[in-house]
Amino acid sequence: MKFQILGTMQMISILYQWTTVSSVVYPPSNQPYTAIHDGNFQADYILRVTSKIIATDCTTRLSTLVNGTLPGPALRFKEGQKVWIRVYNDMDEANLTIHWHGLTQRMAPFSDGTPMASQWPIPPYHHFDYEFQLQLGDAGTYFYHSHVGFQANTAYGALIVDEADGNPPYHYDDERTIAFQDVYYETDDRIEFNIQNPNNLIWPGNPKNVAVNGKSRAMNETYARPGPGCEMGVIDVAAGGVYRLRFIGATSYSQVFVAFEDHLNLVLIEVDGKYIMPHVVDHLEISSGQRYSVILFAKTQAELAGRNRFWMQFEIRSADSDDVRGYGILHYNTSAGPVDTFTLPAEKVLTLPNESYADGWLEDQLQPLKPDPSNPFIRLQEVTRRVYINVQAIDAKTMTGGDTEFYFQNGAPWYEKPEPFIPDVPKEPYLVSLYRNRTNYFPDYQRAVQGNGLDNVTKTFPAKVGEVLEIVWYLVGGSRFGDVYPHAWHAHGDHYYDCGTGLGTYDPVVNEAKLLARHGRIITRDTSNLYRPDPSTVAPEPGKVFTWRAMRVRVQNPGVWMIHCHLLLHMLMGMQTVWVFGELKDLTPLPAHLVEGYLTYGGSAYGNASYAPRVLHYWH
Ligand SMILES: [Cu+2]
Repeated sequence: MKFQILGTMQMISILYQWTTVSSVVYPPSNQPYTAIHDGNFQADYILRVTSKIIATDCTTRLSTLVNGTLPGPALRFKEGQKVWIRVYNDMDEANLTIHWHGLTQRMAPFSDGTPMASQWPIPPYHHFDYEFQLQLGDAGTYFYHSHVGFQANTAYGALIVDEADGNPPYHYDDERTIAFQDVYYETDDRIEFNIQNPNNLIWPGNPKNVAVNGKSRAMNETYARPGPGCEMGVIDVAAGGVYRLRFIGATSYSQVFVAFEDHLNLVLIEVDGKYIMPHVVDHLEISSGQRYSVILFAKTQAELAGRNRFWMQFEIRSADSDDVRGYGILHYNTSAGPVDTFTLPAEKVLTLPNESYADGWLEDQLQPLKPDPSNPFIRLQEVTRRVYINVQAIDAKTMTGGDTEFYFQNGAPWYEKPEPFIPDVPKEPYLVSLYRNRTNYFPDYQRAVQGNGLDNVTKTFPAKVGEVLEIVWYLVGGSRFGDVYPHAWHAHGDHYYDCGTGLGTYDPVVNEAKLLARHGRIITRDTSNLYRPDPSTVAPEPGKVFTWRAMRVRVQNPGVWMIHCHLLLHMLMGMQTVWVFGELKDLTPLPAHLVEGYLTYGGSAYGNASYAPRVLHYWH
């Protein structure tokens, strides 16, 4: 693929207005109170989650769906808006939560949607009202998904936040959302069972295919009938238009590489809900949980010369070697007639790059559009505590007696489900324990500082408000085979300064010089890749540190926040950490009578067919 730099004038024309980004701390409007949400209650959105058979990739599968569709409905909000979203769990047996991926739930203590961390999951046939307030600087691309088991594979949808004044900093005529999702044919239950089977881990491996906005046509599919559930995704554009394409990595396991035929000048403008300086790319590399916006300049009528269809080619890069490739269609809404969404290209259209290893993709190249004056770049000397976290696959035979592995972070895995073979996993959500004054679940700060950040009794990583953390993730060779795989880390609770990645061990001084050479123009984001080195250049070795990834954050939002690998397969193997920001008084600011209904599974904050919930109003 050839790379052509846009003309300066074209670049300037899209950069027509600078924004002033500043975080504002919003206090609650009134004294918080509780109210019964009966028939008069009006939510901004209602999401109903079911388990039902749906066809994707010409194959039917029992899937967890939001409002019966794949993906679920797109939610749209404005900065500053106060939000109620009612979520119904209409499933017979499974629990449910919804996480608002990328949004910082400042002071919305029970709304982060993490089971056994910030809330009890919603029991079958119950509903739960999520409340939060969007803030200035939140405009961008997000998504929502279940945070229970493997449900997020299909239970997800786009969440878009618009500018309070309706003026994004880049000009475009219209926008399209392109969400990638992995297509597995096994059910959520089967995948969870296989991967958590204590006797014999059965690795599900790569997905069968990748879907574009829920639509997919497998490359090797011989099924001959076009129709719903058996077609490629289409992105409609008009000739001459300027489009913002919002890409969402809603995959369960894959990193998706994607490019458009004959449209190789894409201008990257947003990363994980934050605007950046324009950066021209010819393809994107989207890991699970990541979002990117690009500007696509559609061809003019004359340039099209009668053509109305171009391929969007995507391929996955993962440690499992099977080649998974698929297509979507960039369709020009011209007079050339309806588009064939069924016939795949006879030959590969584009040659996409190989997997990115520890030197990454766009590493050290992206700059914020406007640094945030309320949270400027964190210099090395401001860091008050550095936490190294060893991420390692551990032979779990001694724990389960079977042939299986867990992922450990500094010596412990974390699971949302209490399992008999893992001692000391939470029996109730941490935030609930704190409110219930169950002292055996209080994170012990001293224990954590002595234990490389981990309080090994409560399985949490506590931090105090005012601390400035540098978290360095080390990719360590697995205990059995010495092997390492790439991971897509996602942080709840805040956007972190992305301080880079590299081979071997982390050298803070050397890295700081590299960061300062960028004049402090470092981006914040809520995802980052812990890459592996090119396996053809290094031999596997148990316990060896292969690569690092560093991030910095000012601890300012009290709460129970997860930082976890967003690859659902790895999450299910324990690759999750729970951070408790703040001390008990910061974490439990509300009096007992306001939170009572949240403290038991199926408590009075959780409604059902015969019972209206009593709900905490924090912002409203
Ligand atoms: Cu991972």
